[in-house]
Amino acid sequence: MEPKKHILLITSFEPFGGETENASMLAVDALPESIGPWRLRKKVLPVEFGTAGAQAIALAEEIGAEVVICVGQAAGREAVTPELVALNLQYARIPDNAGRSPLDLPVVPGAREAYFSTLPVRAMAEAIRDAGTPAALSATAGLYVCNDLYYQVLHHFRDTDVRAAFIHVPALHGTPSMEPSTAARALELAIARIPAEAER
Ligand code: PCA
Repeated sequence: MEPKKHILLITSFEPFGGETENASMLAVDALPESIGPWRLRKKVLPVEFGTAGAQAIALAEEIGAEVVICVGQAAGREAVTPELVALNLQYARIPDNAGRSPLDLPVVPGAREAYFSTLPVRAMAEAIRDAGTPAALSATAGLYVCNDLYYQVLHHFRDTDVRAAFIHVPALHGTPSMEPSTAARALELAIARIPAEAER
């Protein structure tokens, strides 16, 4: 008998900021349909405050995801960076794809300032680095749509068994940059590091 598969939602982002591609989309596209005990369900999200998180949460609930991995592009970073923290703050350097630029607004008014990832993000970074790809634990996902999505997901699934992490991947072109196949391999190693049962 085949062992039971567990559902993992993995999201990426559309292009933004005038670019025509997003490294996160290409990396997630290149992932296999399943990794270890995890059956992957992929979803591309709009780069829009509020909307990205709402779509990810709705789909995670609909498909019964046990794990949500959100992936975004971080221009200027040379390593794959699992994110430790999501902050309850929005600050848009550039308008999002809906033309909105929140400046110093909370993601969820009245909710706590921050959440930590509920997945072993440090071990994920180490697993990627041990395989020879630049990776490091990051203590800030920024204050743009990636952080907004991450905060919403961690806030929504607080006190549940649904675990979540955000992983930034480097840009596709320029310096520094990373090949989509390398970023995909890094994501695969990170996912392989997730235990099938929540450690609580
Ligand atoms: N990176 C942006 C939003 C979408 C993306 O891929 C960020 O880091 O917030």
